[in-house]
Amino acid sequence: MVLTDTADKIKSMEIRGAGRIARAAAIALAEHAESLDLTDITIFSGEMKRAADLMAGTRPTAVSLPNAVNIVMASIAQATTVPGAKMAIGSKAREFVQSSNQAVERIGKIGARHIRDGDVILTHCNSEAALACLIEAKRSGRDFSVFATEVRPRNQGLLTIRVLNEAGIKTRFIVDSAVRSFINDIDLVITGADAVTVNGAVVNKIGTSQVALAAHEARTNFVVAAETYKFAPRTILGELIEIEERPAGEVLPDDIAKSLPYVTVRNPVFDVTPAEYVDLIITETGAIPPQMAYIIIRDYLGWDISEFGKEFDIDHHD
Ligand code: RI2
Repeated sequence: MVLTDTADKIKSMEIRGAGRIARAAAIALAEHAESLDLTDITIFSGEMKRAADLMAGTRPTAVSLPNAVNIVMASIAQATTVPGAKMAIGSKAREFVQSSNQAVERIGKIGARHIRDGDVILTHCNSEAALACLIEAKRSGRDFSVFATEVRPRNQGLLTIRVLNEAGIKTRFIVDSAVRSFINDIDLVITGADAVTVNGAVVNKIGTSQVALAAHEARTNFVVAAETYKFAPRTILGELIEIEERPAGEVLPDDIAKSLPYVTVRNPVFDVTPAEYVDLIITETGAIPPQMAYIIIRDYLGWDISEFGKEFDIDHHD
């Protein structure tokens, strides 16, 4: 079954990356809707709500996931028939995937303009959006090189160096803890994001905030490549982004852990980089300072401070 299959693949990180999981969830919901042999719109909507909750609950941190699920699910709110709902959800999911791919491409074009000949760029983890900037810069003839981190414990850096190698970009592969040793050789840091909060803080792969701290100390520009659907609307309501903590076995093999009864492992897989360490967020609508996060949430995701009123039952008087 597509729905549970996709959910399992997202949980196990066979499908990973904030943009990829969002697109996979959108498609899985559309295929699930198509597969339902139901005629009653209320029962159909209830089943789709269950499916949406399942998809949104697979991983807690990347906001692209619930944003994609909400965008797709909003398409059936007004549907009065099952065929109508199936059509609406299918076209919304395809539209989301297409606009997501276009967003990454556009970010690449904007981000590439920040890369100059001779630059040394550092990237952390494996971000399609960040890589799009590097690949586009290479495609447009820019001569630069990259430092890529290993990204313990899941080693997403291996994915990154393969992509960079394929693009013919000269790359040095380093362990995560070597970042500060090389930071003075770096002209620009580019990472992706799993979520951007209303105050411009960036939630990304564990280690990103240490990279940002080192960059800040060295006065090295730190740029984040993030599509608008990675901005977190509910942070307006004071909701915090949950940081996923994955199994201990990803860090320390179970047999070793068993032999060390006084040792426990902590494995948070994301961290928060405060806005003051972020110079620019490159979105598909343009490069913005992190302090403009609210504008993105309001103008591109359709969320306003007035959502407060709805959620907390406060009357707004003009
Ligand atoms: P794109 C990834 O999370 C990384 O934290 C990466 O920076 C971020 O998603 C954004 O990726 P994980 O799924 O959407 O590896 O830019 O835990 O590809």
